[in-house]
Amino acid sequence: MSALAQIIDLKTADVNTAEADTQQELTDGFHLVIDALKLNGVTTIYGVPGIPITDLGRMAQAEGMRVISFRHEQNAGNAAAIAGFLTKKPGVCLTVSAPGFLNGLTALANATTNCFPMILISGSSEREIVDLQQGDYEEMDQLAIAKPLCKAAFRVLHAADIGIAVARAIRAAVSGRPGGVYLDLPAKLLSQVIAAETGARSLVKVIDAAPAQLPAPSAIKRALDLLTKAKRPLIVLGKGAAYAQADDAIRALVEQSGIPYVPMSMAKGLLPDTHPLSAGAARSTALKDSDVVLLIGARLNWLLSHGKGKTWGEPGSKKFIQIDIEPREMDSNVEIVAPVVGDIGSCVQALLDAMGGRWPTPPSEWIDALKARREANIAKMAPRLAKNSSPMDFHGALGALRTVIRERPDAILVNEGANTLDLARGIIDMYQPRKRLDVGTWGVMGIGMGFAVAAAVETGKPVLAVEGDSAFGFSGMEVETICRYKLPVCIVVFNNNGIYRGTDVNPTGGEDVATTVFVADSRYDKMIEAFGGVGYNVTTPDELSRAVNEAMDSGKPTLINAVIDPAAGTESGNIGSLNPQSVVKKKK
Ligand code: ADP
Ligand code: TZD
Ligand code: MG
Repeated sequence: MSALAQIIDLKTADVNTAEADTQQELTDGFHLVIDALKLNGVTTIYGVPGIPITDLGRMAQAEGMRVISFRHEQNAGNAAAIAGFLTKKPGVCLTVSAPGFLNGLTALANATTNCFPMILISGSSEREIVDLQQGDYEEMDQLAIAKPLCKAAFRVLHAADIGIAVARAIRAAVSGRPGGVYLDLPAKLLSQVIAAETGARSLVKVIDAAPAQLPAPSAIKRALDLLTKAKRPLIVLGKGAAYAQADDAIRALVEQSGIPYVPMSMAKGLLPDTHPLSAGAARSTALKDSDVVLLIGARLNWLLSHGKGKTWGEPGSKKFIQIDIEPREMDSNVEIVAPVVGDIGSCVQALLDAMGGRWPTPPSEWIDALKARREANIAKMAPRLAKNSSPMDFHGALGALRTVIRERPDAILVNEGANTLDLARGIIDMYQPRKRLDVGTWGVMGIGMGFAVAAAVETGKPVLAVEGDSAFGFSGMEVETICRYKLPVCIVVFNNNGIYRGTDVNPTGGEDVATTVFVADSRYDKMIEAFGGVGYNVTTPDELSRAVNEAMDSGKPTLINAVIDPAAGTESGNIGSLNPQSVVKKKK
């Protein structure tokens, strides 16, 4: 063959290989992440775009996923977390590297603390540069930082591993005690190209992501022996019970056993707060005087005074039965005499099956005592809720909102603040499961707008967000997000000019205002008007009630600035006892 012929031959060979390449279908990391999520039924992503995940969001939208872009990752993360609580599927939050990741991490840690399933997916910088600490764009060893703050953390280096990584992330988030999972996707992974067929074969559809966990029959017997012999039995329903979506079984347990129950904040509405066996309005008496307490998806943490102290009456007066999926939760604070480990649906059903409807009636003195206490408390509260004064106090304003929720029981109530939270929790009755979303186990401020967005997106139901003026400020910029997506969210800002109260003064008499005080008489309603939403400024419960009803009828994004007496609140709301105060007076 001549030299020329050889050259021509080589060129033809090149062309042939190129043709073969174009004939072989290719995929890349971007597509595989989207395919893996879609294959596993993830339909919505909450996030903030930027390097290296801008295209991931864009392509997810192009592939038919709902991609909700926020103004700050913490709010996107909170949205994903509460989506997980509402749906029992992990909510997905997508962020950029280092700072975006850290913003999302607060929400991931909060989700884990609250046992909400969530996956934080963050883009990250190049491993080689990060590991040698050579100062890459947004350099950070994100995997190491995430690890102690969530249930599981994974990094993917090869496109062919994306399917397995997503499957593991989903399983880790929802199985056993639900929680947060971190998935680290280096920029290079996203643009890594592999054969489409290899990619498709690498995807995993997770079968039975949260398998039922059946309790041992001996554990059920031990629990029932205790419960059926109790003189003053009580059931405490926690947000784990709401999450479990075992609503019918839980109702059957309460109604067949005739045992009164107290709901924790986010378990309100699992049975209507007006149910004859609800001891919510007699909570203190119920906790103190009960002799056997069945905890269902509620931890004996600070929210239940660790199961001891004055809240629970005389030492030794109480025996606890606990249903929880996490075995290590047992004996965490006090002795659990009858641990029942398993998923709530299976455990409650096992209790019902073992009794076969033959429950002894709890002693009537106990039922009557709680009923009397409940009626007395409700009667005492009634006139305060009906007061139509200006400026409003918390009770008057919440009395109006209580009626709104009674008339619109399928609306979702989001609630944060201090007085605004504690008083709303007690005053606003809930009627349906998973309709009350709030600050949860950490008592964290800033969940408001993220929760409101996800509640509207995931359920399509109207949302009423009742926000302290300080609490609202943590996520307030998301009113633009609410307007952009035209969500049926009505925000009521309880504006008392500050944190707890708007009346503190600077002890030095100097020009700066006190540390807990905000600009007086602010008009939060004007914020939403900037983005095309509807604003109201109201000063009486009647005006508040009219504005909320109008907003909820319209379905339009609305913000109501509710003017509350700046002197009406108390420091730290209901948890002032946890607030250390200095007793040392410094000599001047
Ligand atoms: P609350 O704040 O309402 O008291 P917690 O968050 O303290 O509730 O407790 C929720 C508990 O529910 C956690 O201990 C968690 O392990 C448990 N849990 C969550 N989901 C399930 C489930 N499906 N089955 C059993 N336990 C569950
Ligand atoms: N930061 C975070 C993330 N969480 C917190 N819980 C706090 C700070 C401390 N904090 C509370 O616990 S309540 C609260 C803060 C700042 C705000 C209370 O003021 P508000 O409510 O206006 O929201 P009220 O109605 O005025 O009491
Ligand atoms: Mg306030």
